[in-house]
Amino acid sequence: MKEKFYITTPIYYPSANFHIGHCYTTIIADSLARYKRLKGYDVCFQTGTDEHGQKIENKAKEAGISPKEYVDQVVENAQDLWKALHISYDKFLRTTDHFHEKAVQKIFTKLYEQGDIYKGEYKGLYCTPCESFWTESQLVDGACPDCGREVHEVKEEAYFLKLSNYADRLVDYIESHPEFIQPESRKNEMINNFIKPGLEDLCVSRTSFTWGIPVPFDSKHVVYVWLDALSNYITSLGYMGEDDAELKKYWPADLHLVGKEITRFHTIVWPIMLMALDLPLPKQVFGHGWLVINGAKISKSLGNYRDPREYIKQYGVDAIRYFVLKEVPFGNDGTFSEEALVSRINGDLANILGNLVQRTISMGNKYFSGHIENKRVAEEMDQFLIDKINHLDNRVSNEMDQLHISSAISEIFSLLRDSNKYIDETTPWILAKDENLKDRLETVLYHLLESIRVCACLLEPFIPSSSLKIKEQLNQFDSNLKYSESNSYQLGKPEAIFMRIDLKAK
Ligand code: ME8
Repeated sequence: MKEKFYITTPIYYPSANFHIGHCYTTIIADSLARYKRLKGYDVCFQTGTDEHGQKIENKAKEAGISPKEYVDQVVENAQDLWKALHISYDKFLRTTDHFHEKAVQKIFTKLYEQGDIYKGEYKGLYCTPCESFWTESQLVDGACPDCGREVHEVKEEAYFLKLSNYADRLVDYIESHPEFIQPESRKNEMINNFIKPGLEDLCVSRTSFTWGIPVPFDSKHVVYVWLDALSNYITSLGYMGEDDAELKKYWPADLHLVGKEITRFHTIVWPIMLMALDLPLPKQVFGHGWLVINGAKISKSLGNYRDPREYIKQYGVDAIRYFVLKEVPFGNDGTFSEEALVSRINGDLANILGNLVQRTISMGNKYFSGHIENKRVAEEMDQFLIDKINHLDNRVSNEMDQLHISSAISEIFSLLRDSNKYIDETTPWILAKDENLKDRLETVLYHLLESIRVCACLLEPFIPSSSLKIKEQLNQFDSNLKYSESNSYQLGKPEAIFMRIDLKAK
């Protein structure tokens, strides 16, 4: 049986203004999901939209429509953007899906009946854009520590989740499972800044607005949007639904990929909910850094906003995917700029990858009408390339297992570079001048094609449509990740995969 891999992104607040930063989590998750599929895993890749809460209710009011009409409009925007980015999700959950709402109500009732949720009174400070409660001491300069915006005081009858009951168990779990919270720095932050100082019980219902899932036994309350949202990771698999076969198969999640600002919810509130529900905890929560422009988080109000589809139109989807995956050291913040994007396109994609493919296919067509076999007229220098092809799969795998996506890509590009060097060293254009060296020439081209073929397979998770274009030109579609002695190539026409871009000319 295939090993399973369940990977999730956060569910997004539906928005008409998704920016390139929003694409970051999803592109990374997509490349990991694709990679695991390539390696033979049974992958479930889930994303979706987080559609309840005061923020959405306010936006709908501004637009003069009902919240449901509002989310129906903007959810298409998310789905359209993911399609443009070639995101290969298996499941898309909307928190307004009926089965999800029913399951959340059952979760809330179960936690209430077993005493993990109780009724009390809430007095505190609330940040509406982040849908987060804060204590006075957590504020930074009197404002929300996450987004810096104004918080307002709320006082209302509310239900609470007894986080405090589980604090010791949570610390034990985190400390005995070093891989649970990654990167390491976020783990220390969670333990030292949030859990050790003492966990306050979390307010998990609201009465000041109505756009949410009603508490089933007390309908003037709606379920706090984070409890609703976090449940998505299990309701989508059928938890508290009619058929939980997928839950049995895929849970616990192998990886929740989240932005650093929501690591707290995923490593404190979510595990405690799961402990209370008597479900196993996810194997890993990875809190990644932000994509910033000129040092600032991207947003429409800062004026550094552009619709990601404009970049895709201008540079191509794979260039955007490649940039995000290669340029930003995973875990840290990284800067997005068009200059850096163009330099990646020109330096890596056009000069190294595009050039190698085009040169090789053109020579194959020119010298052998595209038909190439292994004539086995080998020379010593060939072995270096063949070994490198054979080791690539393991090297990439070592990096991907640690989520070092940028390094995994570097491994592939190292082989591509060496293949370009191999052309310079074997000088096929000189071999072509001598009829007696024809078999040697064909062997050289064969080795290059094998290198390109294996690289194209391993590049699929990162730049899927370019990988497919290369496979089409090679006319080879299997995913054998080792050098083969006996392929037979009938090449297609050479077609440029990436063009160099002159930013000044734009
Ligand atoms: O947080 N760089 O949704 P969201 C990198 N609904 N990542 C960024 C980013 C940037 N500039 N801007 C946003 C929510 N993101 C909740 C999640 S899950 C149960 C509920 C990332 O739409 C952000 O870090 O505000 C998060 O991982 C994702 O986009 C969705 O953010």
